[in-house]
Amino acid sequence: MFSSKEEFKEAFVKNLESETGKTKDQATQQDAYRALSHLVRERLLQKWKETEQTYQESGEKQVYYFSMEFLMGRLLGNNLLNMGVLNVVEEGLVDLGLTMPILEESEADAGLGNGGLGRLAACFLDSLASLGLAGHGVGLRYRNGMFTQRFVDGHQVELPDHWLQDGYIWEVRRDEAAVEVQFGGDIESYEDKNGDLHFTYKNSQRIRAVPYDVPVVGYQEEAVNTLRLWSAEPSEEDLLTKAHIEQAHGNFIGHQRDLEEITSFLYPDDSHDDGKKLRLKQEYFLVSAGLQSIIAQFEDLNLPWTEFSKRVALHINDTHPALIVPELMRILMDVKGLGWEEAWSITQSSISYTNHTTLSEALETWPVDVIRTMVPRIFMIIEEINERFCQSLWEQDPGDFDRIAQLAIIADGTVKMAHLSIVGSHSVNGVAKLHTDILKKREMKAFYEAFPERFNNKTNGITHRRWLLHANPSLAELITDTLGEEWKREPKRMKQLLGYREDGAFLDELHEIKQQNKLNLAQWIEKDQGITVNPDSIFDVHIKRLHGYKRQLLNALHIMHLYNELKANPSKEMTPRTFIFGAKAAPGYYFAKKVIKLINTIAEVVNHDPDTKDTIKVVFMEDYSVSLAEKIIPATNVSEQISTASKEASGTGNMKLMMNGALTLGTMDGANVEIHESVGNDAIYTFGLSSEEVLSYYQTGIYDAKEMYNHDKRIRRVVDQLYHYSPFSKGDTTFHELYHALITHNDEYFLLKDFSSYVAAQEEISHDYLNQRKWNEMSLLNIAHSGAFSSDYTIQSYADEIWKISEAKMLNG
Ligand code: 26R
Repeated sequence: MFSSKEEFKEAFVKNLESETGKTKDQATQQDAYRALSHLVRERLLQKWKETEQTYQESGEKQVYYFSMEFLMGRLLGNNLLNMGVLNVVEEGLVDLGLTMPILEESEADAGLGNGGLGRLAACFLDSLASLGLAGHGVGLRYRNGMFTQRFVDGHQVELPDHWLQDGYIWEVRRDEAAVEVQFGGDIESYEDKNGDLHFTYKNSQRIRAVPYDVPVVGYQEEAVNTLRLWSAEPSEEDLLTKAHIEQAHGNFIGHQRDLEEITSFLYPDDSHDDGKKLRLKQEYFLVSAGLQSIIAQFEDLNLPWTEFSKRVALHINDTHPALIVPELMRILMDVKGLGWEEAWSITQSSISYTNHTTLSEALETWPVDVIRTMVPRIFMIIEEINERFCQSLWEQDPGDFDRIAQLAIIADGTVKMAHLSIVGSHSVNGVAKLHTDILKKREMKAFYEAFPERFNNKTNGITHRRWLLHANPSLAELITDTLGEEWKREPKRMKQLLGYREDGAFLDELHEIKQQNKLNLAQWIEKDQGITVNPDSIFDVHIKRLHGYKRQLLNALHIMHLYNELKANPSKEMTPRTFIFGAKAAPGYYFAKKVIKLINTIAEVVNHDPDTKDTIKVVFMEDYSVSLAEKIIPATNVSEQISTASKEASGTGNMKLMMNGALTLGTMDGANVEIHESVGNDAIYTFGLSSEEVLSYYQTGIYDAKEMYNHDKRIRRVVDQLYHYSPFSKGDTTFHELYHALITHNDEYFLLKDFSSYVAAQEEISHDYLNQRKWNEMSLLNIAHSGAFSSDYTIQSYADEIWKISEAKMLNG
C-alpha cells in the first residue's frame, strides 16, 4: 500500500486536501480520520474484489455465520494492522503533527451487539479472514446500536446510539443484491402436475431488504471477507399499492415507519427473553434475506441441489436465527420445488448451531399464535417438522410419552427455539468444556442421548490481533523482540516466553509496560471522570454486562467491607487498590440498575473519605464498549471473573485480560476452568462453590442465606448497610431491593456463601502484589499460556470439525 512513510504522507495529504478543500493545517481530526479511512478503503476494495472472485470461480465452500449481533468496535486501526501498514502510517502521522490514537477516537464504535455473543462473532470474523477461510457474517444493520450509557446522580440513563450519523466509511450499499421478505398474509396452495402440493402467499406485506457490505480484512490481507448487514426499507411496489389507500387514511408515513422499524434498533437485553414481536420480525428478516441471497449465489454455480451442503455451511449464533431451519425448507420446497425428504436432508446437513447460555430466562420461546400470524407458512413447516420428529421418537421408543413431551419443538402453546435448532442441524456445540458438559449431562440430556454424535465442544477464543497487537502494542513488541515474528501467526508459540520466568531483566520490562499502560489509563480516567487514581495501586477490573449471576454485587460488598475495616482502623496496612468497573444494565433490569447506583454511591463515599481515599478508589467508567475495553484491559492487574459457578457459559473477557498479563480472580466457571488448567494453580486465584455444588444446592434447596448472615459479622455489617442507616444508604430505601435479593429471596447467586472465600482470595492478592517479582512472574505465565486462547484455534476446529472447510487458494498470489 505505502512502501514508505514518505509515500504515505504524500498520498494522505493529497487526499485530505482534495476531500475537504482545506489545507492540512485547517483540517480537523475528524477530517484527518476520514481522509485516512478513505485511503485505506480504496486499497481494500481491490483485494476484496479479488477474494470474491476467487471464491466464486473456485466454487469453494462458503460459511455463513448468522448472528443477530456483531460487536465490531472500531475498524481503522485493525484494518491498518492487518494490512501491515500500521507502523508506517503511525510514523507518517507523527511527522504531520497527528497521532493514530487521537485519529481513531473520531470513529464511532460499531456497537451492534450486547456483549459476549456479539463480540465473539466479531473475533470469529477476524480469525476466518486471517486464516484465509471463506467465512462471512450475516447480520442486521441497526440504525441504533447498543445504547450510550450516562450516569445521572449515579443512575444509569440510556441515550440512543446514532453511530451512522456522520456516515459509515466501511460499508458499501449493494442495491443490486436487494431481496424481498414477506410477512403475514394468507397461504394459497395449488397442486402441480405430479399431484404435489405447493404453497404461496397472498396479501402478504413485502419488505425490501437491502444489504450493506463491510469488508473484513484478514491478517496480512490473507483474504478480505464480507460482513453483510441487512437493512429494511419499504419496497416500491408496496409503497405504490398502499400509498393511495393509506394516504386517504392519513397513515402513510406511519406505514412506512413500521416497515423501516425492523432494523431501527438493537434489543439491548441479553438477560430476559421478553417476547417482543418486533424482535421475532428482526429474526425472520435476517434469516430470510440472508438465505435468499446465499441461495441466489449458489444457483449461479449451476449445480444440483444435492451439492448445496458441500458448497454452503450455515451457522447460527445461538437460537436467534433458528427460523433459518423452516425458511430453508420453505425456499427449497415452495420456491425450488423440492420434496420434503430431499429438502430436509439438505437443511440438516448445512445447518449447525452454537448454544451460549443455560440460563432458563434467556432461552427463546415464541407463542404459536405470534409465529402463525407473522409468518404463516413458516409456522406450518415448524408444525410438520415437529410432527415428523415426534413420530420418529415414537418409533424409537413407543409409549415413552414423557420423552416426547420433553423433546417436542412445540409445547404449551410455544415454539422452543433451542429444540428447533437441535433438530434442524447436524452439530450442536457449547462454548467451553464445562458448559458443554452441563449441556450434555443436564440441560440437553435427553437430546444428547437421542443424538450423541451431534454434540461437541468448541471453547471460545479471542483475536490476539485486536486484543494484543493492537490494544497493547508495547507488550506485542516485547514479545516480537524476544521471540521473533512467528508468534503472530502461531500464537501458541507465546509459550516460549516461559523460558524467561526467571529472567529479572525481562520481568522488569514486563512491569514497565504494565506501569505505562496504567499511567495511560489513569490519565484517561482523570480526563473522563475527574478522578485521580494511584498508578502504583492494584488495578482491579470488573468489566462485562451487569447481571445478577456475574456478581458485580459481590465485588461491591467486598469494597464496602474494606471500607469498614479501614474506618475501624485507619492505620490498617492495606495494599492500595483501584476498583474499576465497566458495565451496562439492560434498561428494564431493575436489580442491575440498582447495583450500578450502589457502586456509584460507594465510589462517592470511599473516594472522598480522608480515611480511605488514599487506599481505595472506585471508578465506574461510563459507557463501556469495545473501544473502552481496549484502553482498560492492557492496564489491568486483577481480572474479576466471579460468576456463580455453572452460570457463565464461557466468558471471553477472562481470556483478553489474561493475554494482557492480568491475574484471574475467578470461580471455577466457564473457560476459567481451562485458564486454571493451563496456567496451573500458582498463577490464578480461584475461590467459591464449584458448579457441582451450586447445581446440587439448586436441586436440594437447602441453602440458607440467613445462616451466612447470622454467622459472619462482616457479612451482617455490609448487608445491614444496604438496609439501615449507613454512609451508603444515607437512611433512604434505595438499596432495599438489594437487601431483599440477598436475604428475603435467599441469595439466588450465592454471594453470601462465597463471600468469605472471596475476601480470603483478595487478601492473598494484596499480599502477593507486594512481592513484585513474584507478581510479574505470574503475569508472564498468564501471557505465555494465553496464545492457546486465540480464536484462530477455535475457528480452525469449527472449520475442521463442523464446517469441513479448508484454506482457500487465492487466485492472485
Ligand atoms: C433472547 C435474548 C433475551 C438474549 C439472550 C441472551 C439475547 C442475547 C443473549 C446473550 C447470550 C446468549 C450471551 O451473550 N451469552 C454469552 O456468550 C458468550 C460467547 O459465547 C459467552 O462467553 C458468555 O459466557 C455468555 O454469557
